[in-house]
Amino acid sequence: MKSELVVVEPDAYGRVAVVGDLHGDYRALQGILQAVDLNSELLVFLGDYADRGECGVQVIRTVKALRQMHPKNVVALMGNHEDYTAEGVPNFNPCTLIGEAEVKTGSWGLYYLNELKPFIDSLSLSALIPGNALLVHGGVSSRIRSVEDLREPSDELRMDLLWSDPAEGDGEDPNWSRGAGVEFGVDVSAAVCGVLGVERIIRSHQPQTAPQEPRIMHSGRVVTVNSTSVYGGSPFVYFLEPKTPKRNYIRTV
Ligand SMILES: [Mn+2]
Repeated sequence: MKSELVVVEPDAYGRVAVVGDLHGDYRALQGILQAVDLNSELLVFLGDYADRGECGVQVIRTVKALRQMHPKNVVALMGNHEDYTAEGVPNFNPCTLIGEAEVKTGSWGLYYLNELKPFIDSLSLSALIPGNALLVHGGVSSRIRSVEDLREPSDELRMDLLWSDPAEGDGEDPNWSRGAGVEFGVDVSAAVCGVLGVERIIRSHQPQTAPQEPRIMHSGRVVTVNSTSVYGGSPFVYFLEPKTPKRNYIRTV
């Protein structure tokens, strides 16, 4: 059975490669795969595989295939663009994957049932590299009081992980512009890193704020990565070394 939290064994991989929102950018994904060695490195996707870009169907099929070929070297997390009701109604906007899947497969209903839903059901909400980093699509909130909270998140925490954004200053506010999740301040990031025993939170969800390189906030505790060109930036894959806090990034297009 899948766990909502993937715990990465820090000594098992030379590097961890983190991929942010792809949003149907198949070309960016191809570039990322050229930069990563799936025999020795771990590839973690932060979600938002489809919508906005044109190739969500191909991106999702490729991620599925990668996991089948390299089950120990690929982790796929959920983004808010993988948040559907049980009937296949998106809880987000825009959902261009519906039109794309109609054209490419002939039926949204069958595509959702046979391809998308099994994929979404297999996604975890966060990944933890003990002593180093928490990887998550959106962000964190004060609802995280221990690692256990991430193993079995409440519905509220689930929304926080998928939808939240970092904010300047201290405190935590509802994320009014998103309509879900929170805006978490510097003190929240520090407290969450403390209880999880990590140095930083690596997330995506705002790739447009990291057009050329990782966006560093909260004194280095929050890193936003961008792996799509749908907002006009240069996609990159973010590398970190599990045993040390070193990190780097490689542009892929
Ligand atoms: Mn997102």
